[in-house]
Amino acid sequence: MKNVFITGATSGFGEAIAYRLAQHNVNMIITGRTESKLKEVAANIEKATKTKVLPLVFDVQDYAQCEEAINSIPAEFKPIDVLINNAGLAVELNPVHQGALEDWERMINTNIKGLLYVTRLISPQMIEQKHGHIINLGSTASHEVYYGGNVYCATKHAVKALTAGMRTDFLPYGIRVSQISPGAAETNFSVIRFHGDKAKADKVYEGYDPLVAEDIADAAEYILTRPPHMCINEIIITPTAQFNGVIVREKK
Ligand code: NDP
Ligand code: 8X3
Repeated sequence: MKNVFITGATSGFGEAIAYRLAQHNVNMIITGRTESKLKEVAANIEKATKTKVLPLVFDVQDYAQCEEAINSIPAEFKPIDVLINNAGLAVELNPVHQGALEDWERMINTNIKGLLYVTRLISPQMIEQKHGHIINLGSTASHEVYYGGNVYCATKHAVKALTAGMRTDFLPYGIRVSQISPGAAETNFSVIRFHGDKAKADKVYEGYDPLVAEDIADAAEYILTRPPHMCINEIIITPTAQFNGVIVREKK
């Protein structure tokens, strides 16, 4: 692990993974749309570790922005050998007949197309060097659906298919492709889902202990520190109180 690229590092899992992988003295590119937060994370990492950080501000939904940002990466941060496709979101929790087209488009454009755009731009470097590791952020929603989760769950089912598709395509080049699939984790995820309604977001995690971002950083670090002959295909992690994507133990 030398040159790491993490999408969505201004918050939640991406931020925690950035802090964790910085302990490995790598060169790191962190991305997101919130420039102030991205710069803050970069400064904190550079102050505390030997890791060099390049913050890149762009929207993964926009291929031209992805291309411009990725083409601007200086030589010292290349070739990228670790890509964490983490940027993603859920918007609302409505049954299909009440869903808003713009919410569906944001989820599809970010969680599926954004992941594909970034991978399309970075994977050729890995192919060329016949070395690399990609981790995609799936979800328990890659395996199940829940009421009102329709389109979000569909995007995460797509991530699962893309993880397997990439592993197949990149097999001849020795590139590892893994997926982390968490259940309920308390990050900004539900605040974003409910358009900033913190009280509504808090209710999702009430009465049980949800996962925290560092749990996902643990998994990413584990996956990336396995010996070269080993590829962790997927790690599914739920809170102990959650049976699967749908059933959470009766609240305390
Ligand atoms: P957060 O909301 O805390 O973080 C999401 C990150 O994604 C932010 O850094 C945000 O940056 C970035 N992001 C969102 N949209 C875009 C965009 N269009 N372009 C660039 N960056 C973007 O959520 P989590 O950390 O919880 O989520 C991370 C991933 O994990 C997502 O893919 C999510 O679906 C998945 N996941 C989350 C679970 C949970 O319960 N929390 C469980 C299972 C999976 P910015 O806004 O600055 O652009
Ligand atoms: C996020 C998991 O079930 O809270 O991917 O939507 S869930």
